[in-house]
Amino acid sequence: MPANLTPQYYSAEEKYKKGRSAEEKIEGLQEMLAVIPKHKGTEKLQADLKKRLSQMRDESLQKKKQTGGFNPFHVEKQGAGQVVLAGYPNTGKSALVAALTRAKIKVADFPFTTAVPATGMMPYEDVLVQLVDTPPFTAEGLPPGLTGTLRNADAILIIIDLNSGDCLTQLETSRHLLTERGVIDPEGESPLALPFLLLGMKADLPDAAANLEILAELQPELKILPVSVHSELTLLRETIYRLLDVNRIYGKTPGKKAEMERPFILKSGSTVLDLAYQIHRDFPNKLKSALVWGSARFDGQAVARDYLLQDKDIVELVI
Ligand SMILES: Nc1nc2c(ncn2[C@@H]2O[C@H](COP(=O)(O)OP(=O)(O)OP(=O)(O)O)[C@@H](O)[C@H]2O)c(=O)[nH]1
Ligand SMILES: [Mg+2]
Repeated sequence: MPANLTPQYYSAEEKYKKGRSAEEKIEGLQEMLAVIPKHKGTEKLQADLKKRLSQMRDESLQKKKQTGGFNPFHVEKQGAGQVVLAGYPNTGKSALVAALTRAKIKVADFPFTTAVPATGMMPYEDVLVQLVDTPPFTAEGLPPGLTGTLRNADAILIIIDLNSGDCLTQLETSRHLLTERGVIDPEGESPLALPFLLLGMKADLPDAAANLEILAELQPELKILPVSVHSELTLLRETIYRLLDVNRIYGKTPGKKAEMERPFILKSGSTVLDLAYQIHRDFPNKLKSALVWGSARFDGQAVARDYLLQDKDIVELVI
């Protein structure tokens, strides 16, 4: 990581990461470039940011040109976060989305069943996480449009078939393709990269255990989670939710009970001010302080605007 990045830079980076539309992400990138300290140590990062900015502008222009055309590879975000599945043909992407959500999705024992992205909402405790099933890729490349779908996600699930003799190639090629396109960064250095998990599907089938052992020996630094759609998926739901790295915050109006049914979703590390901003763009100007139940030292404690919120806090904003 280059040295000497400033708080302004990190706050612009936050803006990029929190951006839900292409426009918001472009704004974040522009700000990152404007405030990044210009010296040798940040040259590579500056180049990466410029490249991503120009790619995002091109994509956005392309979208506008499609006169009223529907782009199936642009998936509108819903719920607590968007998690996109990616992998080789026939590895079990559609089967997993079908098992975790109520979406009616075509699953079949032949490759290239899925032609365009499809979504389903995965319940986890009191929130819904959006899962996006995608058409497969191979060493020959990605379907046109898929890179955009992946980059726009909040997190990625890389799916391999543990029962296949091809699983090492699937693992290595998937990681390589997604790294090359700037979707993930196994080195953990790029601020533009997304969090991801490696899921080894079909763990119930005969060759899966031996293949998993081989993969673990060849790639000991990688953590592959064995998964079967025929077994309990409770832990996987939680793992997917945690990957989003968000907090649930319950709003409360004075004199009333907290709204426990519909939490606000904020990136972890967010403050009272971030919550106010999410409720209404003008709110932060009016905000004086807030009362917090949960992470505060005592119930209903008055806190400052920069107070760091924690998962499941109840917050009453004082204006
Ligand atoms: N036994 C077992 N079979 C699975 C599992 N997951 C998927 N399958 C089977 O694997 C085959 C392929 O599953 P799909 O979900 O269609 O695979 P996909 O990755 O969506 O395939 P494409 O759309 O071609 O990319 C189907 O016959 C599924 O029933 C699993 O965990 N265990
Ligand atoms: Mg499929």
